Amino acid sequence: MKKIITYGTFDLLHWGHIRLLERAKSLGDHLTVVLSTDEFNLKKDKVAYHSYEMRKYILESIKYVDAVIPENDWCQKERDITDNAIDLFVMGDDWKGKFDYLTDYCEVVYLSRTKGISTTRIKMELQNHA
Ligand code: C2G
Repeated sequence: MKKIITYGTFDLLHWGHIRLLERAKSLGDHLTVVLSTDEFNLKKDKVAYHSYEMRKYILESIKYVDAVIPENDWCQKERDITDNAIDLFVMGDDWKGKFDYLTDYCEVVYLSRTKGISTTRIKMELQNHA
């Protein structure tokens, strides 16, 4: 069984997130999403609209997702990969190059980021139309 892992906040879930998850899952048999906790989001200068629990609930309902575990800090990826016997690490290419060091542990693939949609854009456009 080929195991895939990916990371993110996945707030205000949109089709860019879904396309990432769909393509990541298509590369193997099992997809683990490591979901940024509310506390870790603060370290990423992000404040998610939905809580960790609700973002986890939403992700677990997606057919491409097999497991959701918490992301608490930047330096847990190596441990996540070894603890979960991961074969492939996948991220959007806005992160291209940032996680190449993980090639010591598993394959690393960056998938093209979906243009024209982002959580930030959704928030801004809703604010402008309020
Ligand atoms: N994404 C995408 N297309 C978009 C928006 C997001 O492909 N239009 C991808 C991102 O590249 C990322 C994933 O969806 O791979 C999740 O995006 P975010 O929730 O914004 O995650 P991020 O804050 O980048 O967290 O340790 C890594 C971090 O936790 C990554």
